[in-house]
Amino acid sequence: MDISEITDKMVRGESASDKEIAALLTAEGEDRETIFAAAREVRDRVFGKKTYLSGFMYFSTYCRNDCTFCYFRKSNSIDRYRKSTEEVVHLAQMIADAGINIVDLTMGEDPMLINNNYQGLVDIVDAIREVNDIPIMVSPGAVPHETFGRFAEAGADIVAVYQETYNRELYAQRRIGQDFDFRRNQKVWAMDAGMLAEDGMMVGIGETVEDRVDTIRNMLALDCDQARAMTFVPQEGTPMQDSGTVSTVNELLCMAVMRLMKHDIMIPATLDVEGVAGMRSRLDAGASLITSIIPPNEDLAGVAQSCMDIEDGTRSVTHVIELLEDMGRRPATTDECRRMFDERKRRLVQSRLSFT
Ligand code: SAM
Ligand code: MD0
Ligand code: SF4
Repeated sequence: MDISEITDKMVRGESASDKEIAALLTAEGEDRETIFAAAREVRDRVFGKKTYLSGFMYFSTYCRNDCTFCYFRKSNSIDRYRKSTEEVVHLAQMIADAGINIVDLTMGEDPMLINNNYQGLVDIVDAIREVNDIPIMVSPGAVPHETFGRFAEAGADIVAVYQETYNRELYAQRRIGQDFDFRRNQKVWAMDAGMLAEDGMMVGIGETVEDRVDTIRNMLALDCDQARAMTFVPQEGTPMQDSGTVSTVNELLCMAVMRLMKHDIMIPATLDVEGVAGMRSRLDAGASLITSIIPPNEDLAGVAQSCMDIEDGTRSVTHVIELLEDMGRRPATTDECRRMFDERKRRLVQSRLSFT
């Protein structure tokens, strides 16, 4: 199959068949560069040189779940922490002051916050919103339907809940005991409440190429404004610690394919898989924002790389901006990011109104 024929038509906005997408996802050698170049062309047409920056704050690492891939699963005996509301608000302000455009408030499914009906998180969003207009992402895991209205009212802009895979059997093996449809619906409920949503896939958790095609199609069919791919990083003390993983080029190809399939979607270049060393290749695969920027010396953890590049400050915003500018790209301002979010939210509300 001729790869450039497929990418050329996708750059023009035409669709591709499952077989063609599978061919892109398994491309080798020079063909890969053709795919990444096409993804960059589309990304630059939509976003120009602007790159959005997202600060990551894993504010509670307690979790009731036992996802087999996750370091923070409840059965893993590790040190955990839970930041107080005051600390979280203070750290969010620090992130905003550093010129980061988005703050991602992430938690494990922490029984303490759940028993309090997520009021702790609502209060945090409220408190940040009182002093700052910075776009806020919440990543609370799977939450009850009624919670979304409260997040939206407090001022959250986007909800991240990753399905990991749309292969139901594989999902059941990885996200043990968690309802597939309830998790899928999180994205729909977030958008119904007027917030944006992010879906995500993991690469290297035992899926086939056909599963990847199907997962990408399902994620894009939900019409979220943001979607990601992350390579599985094996975690000590978990059932998958020795399962091995795949090369990160598979993640890059998934990102590029998503970019070609939906030109204006936000796709993160995460620093959480290969640290800062992996930033350039992800931007070169068509990413439009950098996520998992973490302030040093605040005892904050990452997820897939719980400590890589954090304490020495290489995952900090200053370092990230230097690397970005080296690539001829520029960080977005927080005002630009706010306008982009508001515009996307307006579009979302309009498209949902026209369905009713
Ligand atoms: N607890 C919430 C949840 O599960 O939705 C939010 C945080 S969770 C730690 C965020 C995401 O990190 C997961 O959905 C998964 O995609 C990713 N992740 C977790 N462990 C990982 C690993 N070992 N390798 C790569 N990604 C991982
Ligand atoms: C990241 N470590 O962006 C974060 C996390 C949760 N919304 C995101 C997986 O890679
Ligand atoms: Fe908990 Fe999220 Fe980790 Fe699953 S991925 S164990 S829900 S923190």
